[in-house]
Amino acid sequence: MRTIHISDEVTDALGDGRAVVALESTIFSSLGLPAPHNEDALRRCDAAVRARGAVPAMVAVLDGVARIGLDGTDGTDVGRVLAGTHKLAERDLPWAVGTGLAVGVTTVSATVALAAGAGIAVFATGGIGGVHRGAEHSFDVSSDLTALARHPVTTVCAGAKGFLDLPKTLEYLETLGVPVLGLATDEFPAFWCRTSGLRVPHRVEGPGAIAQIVRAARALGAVNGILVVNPCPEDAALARDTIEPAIEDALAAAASSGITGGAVTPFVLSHLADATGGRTLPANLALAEHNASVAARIAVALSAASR
Ligand code: PSU
Ligand code: MN
Repeated sequence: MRTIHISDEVTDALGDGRAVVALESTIFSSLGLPAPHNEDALRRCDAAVRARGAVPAMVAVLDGVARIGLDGTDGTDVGRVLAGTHKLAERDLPWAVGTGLAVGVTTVSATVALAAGAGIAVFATGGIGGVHRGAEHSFDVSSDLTALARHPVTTVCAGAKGFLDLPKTLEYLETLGVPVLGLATDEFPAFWCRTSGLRVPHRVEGPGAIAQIVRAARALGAVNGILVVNPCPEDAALARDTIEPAIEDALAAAASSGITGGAVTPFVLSHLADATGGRTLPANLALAEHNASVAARIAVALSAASR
C-alpha cells in the first residue's frame, strides 16, 4: 500500500538540500476561508514562498495517500483540496490513509507530523489552534499544541485566534517545552490583531537569528518544534475592539447550536467573517502570505548554512 507520496519538485529540492516550506491545506479549503478567498490565499502563499527562493509543499490526503507537494499540473489536485470539507488532525491520519479517504485537508497537527516525516524543517500557517475558552470544562485543547511539541519543525504563524484562551495557550506551550519566538514583536499576536497584551518569552529580529536558534535546538538534541509568531501586517490588521464583540457573538452562537470538537474552529471563522462584513478576510490573507514569506526566508537561511 502506498501511503505517502512526495511530489517530484519537493523530492528534488530535498535531495539537493534546497529550502522547502510545508503548507497546511485546511486554511485553503472551504473550512478555512470562503471561496474565492481560499484560492487567492493559496496563490499568494505559493508565490510568496517561491519569491524567496523556496519550494512550497502543500500537505493533504488524496485517495488515501498522504501527499506532500501536489504535482497535478492540471490543477485537479489543487481543486479537490480547495473544495475539501474533511478536516484531519494528526490522530485522523491513520484512519484517512487506512480507509482510502478521497479528500482530507490537514490541520497544523497533521501537517507538522507529515512534514517532519518527509524531512521538511519549516512550515507556514495562518494561526495555530490552542486552548479554547472554557477548556476547564470542555477539555478542548487543540492537538496542534502537542504536535508542535512532538515534531522537529519550525512553524511560522500569526499567533492564535483571539477566540481562544491565549494566556492558557501560552502556558500550555511552556508546559510542552515549545520555544515561542516573537518576530520583531514583544507581544504574542492574536491573528487578525497585532497585539494581545501578552508578552512572548523571546523576541528575535529576523529570519537569520531564527535559523541560528533552530540549529542550536538541533545541536542540543531537542526533538520538539519551535513556534515563530509573526504579527499580521499593519495595513491589514484589525483593532481588538473591532473583533472582540464579534468573537463573543460567534462563541455564543456556537454554544447555542451545540457545536463542539473539530467543528468549532470552522464555525467560528465563518461566523466572524459574516459578523465583520468580511473584514477578517483581507487580514487573514495578508497574514498567511506574510507567514509564507518569513518561513521561506528561514528555510533558505537554514539550507544555506547546512551546505
Ligand atoms: N486558523 C485559521 N484557519 C483555519 C485554522 C486555523 O485561520 O482553518 C485551522 C488550522 O488547520 C488549525 C485548526 O490547525 O484550525 C485547529 O483546529 P482545532 O481547534 O479543532 O484543533
Ligand atoms: Mn479541538
